[in-house]
Amino acid sequence: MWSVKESERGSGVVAGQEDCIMARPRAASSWPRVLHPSYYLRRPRRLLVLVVFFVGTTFLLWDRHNLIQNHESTLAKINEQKEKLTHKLEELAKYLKGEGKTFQLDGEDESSSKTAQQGKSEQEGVEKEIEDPITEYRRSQVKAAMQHAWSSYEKYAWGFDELQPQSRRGVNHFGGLGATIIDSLDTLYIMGLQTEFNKARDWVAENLHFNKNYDASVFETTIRVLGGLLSAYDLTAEKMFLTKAKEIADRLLPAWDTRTGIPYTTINLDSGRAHNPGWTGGSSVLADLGTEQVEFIGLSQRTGDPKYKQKVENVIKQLRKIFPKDGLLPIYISADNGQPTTGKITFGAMGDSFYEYLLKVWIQGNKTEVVKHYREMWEQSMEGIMGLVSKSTPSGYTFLAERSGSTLYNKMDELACFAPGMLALGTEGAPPEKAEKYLTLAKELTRTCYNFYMSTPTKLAGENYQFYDGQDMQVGTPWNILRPETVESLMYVWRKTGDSKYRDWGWDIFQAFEKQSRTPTGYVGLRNVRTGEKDDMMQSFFVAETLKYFYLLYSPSSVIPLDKWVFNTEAHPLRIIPRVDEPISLEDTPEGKDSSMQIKSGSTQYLRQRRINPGGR
Ligand code: DMJ
Repeated sequence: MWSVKESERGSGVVAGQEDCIMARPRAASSWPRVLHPSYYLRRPRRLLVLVVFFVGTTFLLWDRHNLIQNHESTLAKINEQKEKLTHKLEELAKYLKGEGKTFQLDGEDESSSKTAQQGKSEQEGVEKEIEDPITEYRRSQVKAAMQHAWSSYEKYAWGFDELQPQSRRGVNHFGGLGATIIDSLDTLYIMGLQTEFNKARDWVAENLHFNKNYDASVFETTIRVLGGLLSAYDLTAEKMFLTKAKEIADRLLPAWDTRTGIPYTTINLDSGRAHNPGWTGGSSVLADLGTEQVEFIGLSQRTGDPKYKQKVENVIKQLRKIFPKDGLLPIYISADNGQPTTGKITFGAMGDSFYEYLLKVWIQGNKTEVVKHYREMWEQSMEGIMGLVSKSTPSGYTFLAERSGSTLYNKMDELACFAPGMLALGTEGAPPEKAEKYLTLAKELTRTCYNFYMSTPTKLAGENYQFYDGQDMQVGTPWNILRPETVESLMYVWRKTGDSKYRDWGWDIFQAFEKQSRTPTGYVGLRNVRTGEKDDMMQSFFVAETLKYFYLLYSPSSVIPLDKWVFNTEAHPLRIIPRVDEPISLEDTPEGKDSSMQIKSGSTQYLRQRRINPGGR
């Protein structure tokens, strides 16, 4: 259209007709003149005004847009908080209902309808009486979960090692030693389930026999059976438990009769013949040979017989000979010559609890001079761990990589999620800067492990995770077998920091177990945490560890206080007994030089001083 008018103008007009000509395009065009580029191009001031107008408007719109976005994200956060609070209030209401009290979510509670003074004093009274009702409610739910797990086992698998809830029958994976009963003893006792505990105790007294023609794992039998019996003895002072503990330890002892004293992994409980299986290439496993010290030292302390502790402490002596500067040992060690047979280093499967026990033997011995070298070795390993610390992208999750030789692999097992708890526990006794470093790493790893759970559709963690650039964490092996490590760490980090966020995280995980793993006949694992497909096994560590750590997460720290008790790697608490009277011998001396009399005096002192303080009952 403009071109038509221009051509008209160009066709020649006579003077005096200009006004008319000027008016023509205005009148004839349906476009206002201000939209014509020439309107601005011919007058720079107009152009300037236009530019200023555009810039100003764009800025204003951008600013408004940002404001709206900020407003929306604040609203989303408030809504999220509101959801959480509503959820907590619902839990509180449920709890109070169970207690025969009422609580209205959308109005004032009953006490406020009375006179102001009456209302105030009653309110204070109720608060005092309830004392964090949410925590109490959560604890009661965990206890109910234990009752369900236990009664299912009792009904379908009594006397067997473990329950297969879907098949409704028992199976023996530990030689038929009633692993679930032994693993449950202290959990039942701590939770105050006395009737159930009594039945378990009677079974141990009458039916637990070890003369089985069965190739048992020395490690599994030590941490579950020996550890469970010692813990039951410490909690109840019933001699029968100690007698049984001694019986099984005596059957395991021949496993240490090797050239170096480093134990074989497997032993026949009946014949005492020990060997290493083919899948280790004939070597012993670090997490096995280095995770028997707490139980065997504990047994020597309680019986006064040094032979148990001598076997396991000699192993540490052997490991000191090959202990590298960074304190990280490969997962396979030859029992013949004491040398590593692989370069693989991990805080996950087959490495994990060796590091845990370096710290725990030091705590178990009450941090005295006799056990100082354990602490030193642990500190050395914690220097080494820093070399495995890596960060995911884009979200910066801290994780512990694995190493083979000098190559790092960006993979972490859920099993390695015990490490944050260990680091939190190890802050005691460390100089301030180190303690801070340990705690910072502990908190960061706890966040990662929590996200192992929260990042899957079922909210249960896979067995391990791969970390790829730009993708944070991806489930590797997809099963979940009710493992405890993350809950264990939540308990330690909660006790160390007092930050209630860890209790809330634990609750998210507990609810996921309730939703995904609870069946009418017990708790099962998942074959795949992405799909929720169930397996058919209630692992005995679910009752020994997972549920116990949940229970302690929602209990006051005075229940099994950490300055009086030390948990073995299967979560069986053993009483801390100072090792002050024993001679220090780190050199290669023939066994038997340590004085049993000296141990006996420590042991007798312990028996005299013993105070049981399980609490929570
Ligand atoms: C338990 O038997 C122990 O915690 C052990 O140290 C590692 N594996 C299981 C639990 O996952």
